[in-house]
Amino acid sequence: MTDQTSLRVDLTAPRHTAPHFWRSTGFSPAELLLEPEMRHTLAHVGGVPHRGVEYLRVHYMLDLVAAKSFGDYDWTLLDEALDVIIAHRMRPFFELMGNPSNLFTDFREPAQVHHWHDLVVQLATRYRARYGAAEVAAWYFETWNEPDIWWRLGETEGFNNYYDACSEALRSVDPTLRFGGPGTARTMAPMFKSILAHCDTGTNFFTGETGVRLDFISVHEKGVYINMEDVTPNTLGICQRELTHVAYIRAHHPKFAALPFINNECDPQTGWWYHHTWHATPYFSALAVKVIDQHQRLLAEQHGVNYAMLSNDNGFMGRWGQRTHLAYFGTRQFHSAQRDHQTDLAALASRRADPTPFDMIKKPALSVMELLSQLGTERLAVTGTTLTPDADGLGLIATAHPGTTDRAAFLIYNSVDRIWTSGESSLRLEVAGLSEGNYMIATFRIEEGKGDPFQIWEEQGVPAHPSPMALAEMRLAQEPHLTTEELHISPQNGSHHAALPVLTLRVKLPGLALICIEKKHTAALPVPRAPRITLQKALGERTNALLFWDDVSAGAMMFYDVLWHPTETATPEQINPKPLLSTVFVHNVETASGFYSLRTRDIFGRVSATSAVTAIP
Ligand code: 8U8
Repeated sequence: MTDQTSLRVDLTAPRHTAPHFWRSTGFSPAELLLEPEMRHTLAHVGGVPHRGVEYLRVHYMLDLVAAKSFGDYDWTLLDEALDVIIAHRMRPFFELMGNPSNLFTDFREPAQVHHWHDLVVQLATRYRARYGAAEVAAWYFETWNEPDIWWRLGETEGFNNYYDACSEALRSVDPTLRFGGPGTARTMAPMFKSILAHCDTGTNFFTGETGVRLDFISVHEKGVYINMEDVTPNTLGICQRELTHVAYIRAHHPKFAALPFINNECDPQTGWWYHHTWHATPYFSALAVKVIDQHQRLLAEQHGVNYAMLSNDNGFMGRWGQRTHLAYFGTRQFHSAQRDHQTDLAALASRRADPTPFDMIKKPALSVMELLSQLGTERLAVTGTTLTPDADGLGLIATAHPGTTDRAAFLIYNSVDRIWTSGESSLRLEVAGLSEGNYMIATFRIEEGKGDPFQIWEEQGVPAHPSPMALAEMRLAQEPHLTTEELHISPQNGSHHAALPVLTLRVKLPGLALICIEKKHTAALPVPRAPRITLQKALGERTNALLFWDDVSAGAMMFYDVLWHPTETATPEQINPKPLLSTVFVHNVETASGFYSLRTRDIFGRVSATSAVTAIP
């Protein structure tokens, strides 16, 4: 079927709202938030435009709170960790997990339940004051991670008491704060059932009422069990096991049936720390898109699930084959936090006193999030050849932007679960209903050899400590491969009788292509604000100037350019070799000097005025 695939969309046909439910990631442990490697990472992850990765779910956050005794807490490190998240335009998906100075031992003891309630009251009060009520109301609060594996503080009874303490404490500070869980690891774990029963018909420890609020339900389902080998994930199995939970909720707890449903560790394979080289390649990005599309089709559309969030736990720190957004180069080994993690604040302090040089390269796992952020929030119906992505891999997410027929964005993916299968498909896509005018079609690709820095690293001879030149080559390849083409829509194109624009393309397996159709406009481009600059020690006794700036790219698609000025008044030089979708840039230099400014650029090549300049700190 691949050769005859012929599809049609119509921007004037009815659309349905399709929120970007994939805007989340996570990692462990929390103390990484205080280290330069995670700042570098979050600049890239939070830098995805349109808050493309909005939520960050981190284990052991409350280990960052030091306690002298119950009630007497030092919040300094947690403040700093949250500041790093917020400064990079992200929000915590706040697991109330961790144990301040290991004070808590058993939540079957009523006194400890009250102390936990007090801790959460202090926490919510503090962060409302620090970040504002509206900001904290946009967060999610969640239970301990995977309590069916990691809960040690008093069995099911203790967990129910802990749940009530979290819930009632948050409610007493602000009744609009969202709280849910249980983020269980195992399908239909006993703790999943027990907490739902408790929230439905149990006795609330604090109020004595029947039931406790539950604002969303989260589970973890991954594609395949932990293994050192590259075993094939089963992506439909993820959806099926989620649906098992959904069916159980509908049958046994109908009052929770419409709650937002979340898989916040929707990974192809358990075990982030094992090296599976496919984590570094286009295979992973295409698989991520397929899994997102499966959730939209099967859970949201077919089964009417209020599908609120799908998160890949990609935020870890590690190397090419590990489950991370960026590939780390340097001498550190990141192997903590996969099991029962013990936070060591003293070791953290000594690492912070003497940071280790490093460099990082963005993987397709992250650049695909930039492409997903360009999709519209309305889905278009697709007619023509029936696509069967779950059988042969070829799928299409066709979107438009609310209230306009001037733009559209199509994400075509080619992904089969089987890791070693390769191939290519071709398709034609007829686009009806664009308003008349001049357009640009921008096609971004991630496939073997395109947007594929791992392949460059292989060609370089797999350097463990890449030279500045090698890093620059990889950074060039870390951006999706972009081509552009003009398109004119005359008035009669819009009618049903005239020839319509037809896009024809080939998509490699595994691979993906984002096609954005953007109408030319003459409105002034927004001028970015000056970047914030952090200097970090890089490999080879060099320095990385890490630049991060506010996202001004609402409305039409746009890119950012970074300009470097040797002196404040000298003519600046553009230093990004490719247009940037995200609000981050790493300037790798021998010695940091000079000034930086920014500008935006549209797909037609128009540029904005430049921002004010910022000096090296
Ligand atoms: C089943 C299992 C075995 C094991 O040795 O470690 C696990 C760790 C297992 C299940 C879950 C688990 O932790 C979650 O999954 C991790 C992963 O690497 O897949 C991480 O992504 C999560 O942070 C963690 O919650």
